[in-house]
Amino acid sequence: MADCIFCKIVDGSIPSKKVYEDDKILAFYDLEPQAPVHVLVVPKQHICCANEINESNAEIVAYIFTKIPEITKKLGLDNGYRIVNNCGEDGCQSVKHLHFHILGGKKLNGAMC
Ligand code: DGP
Repeated sequence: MADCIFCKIVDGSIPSKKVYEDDKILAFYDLEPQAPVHVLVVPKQHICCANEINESNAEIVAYIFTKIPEITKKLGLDNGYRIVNNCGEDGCQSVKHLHFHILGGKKLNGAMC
């Protein structure tokens, strides 16, 4: 998607601090961290949001979740972490490319919203 920030991060035209990359996904540090460790994991293919996950693209979501233990181990999040996905207007999704926030590095607030 030409005007998608995360597609540009994936293709390298916007720089990012990468944590993990393979042919299907990229993990990189969030520009506006909300925890001592705040990383985003995105599929390289453009999927707008959680609402656009379907039978033909769900495999990439499962793949991301199989890689999260490896990514969080690399980040030193041995004591736990939180995975957040914001979807749509009410979910306050600001970048319309599916992404999972990994937050950790301290005992997080228990509030969900
Ligand atoms: P969300 O609100 O769930 O759509 O989160 C989008 C996140 O993306 C937000 O925490 C800030 C981050 N972000 C936005 N633009 C950039 C960027 O150009 N680089 C990086 N590393 N993160 C960005």
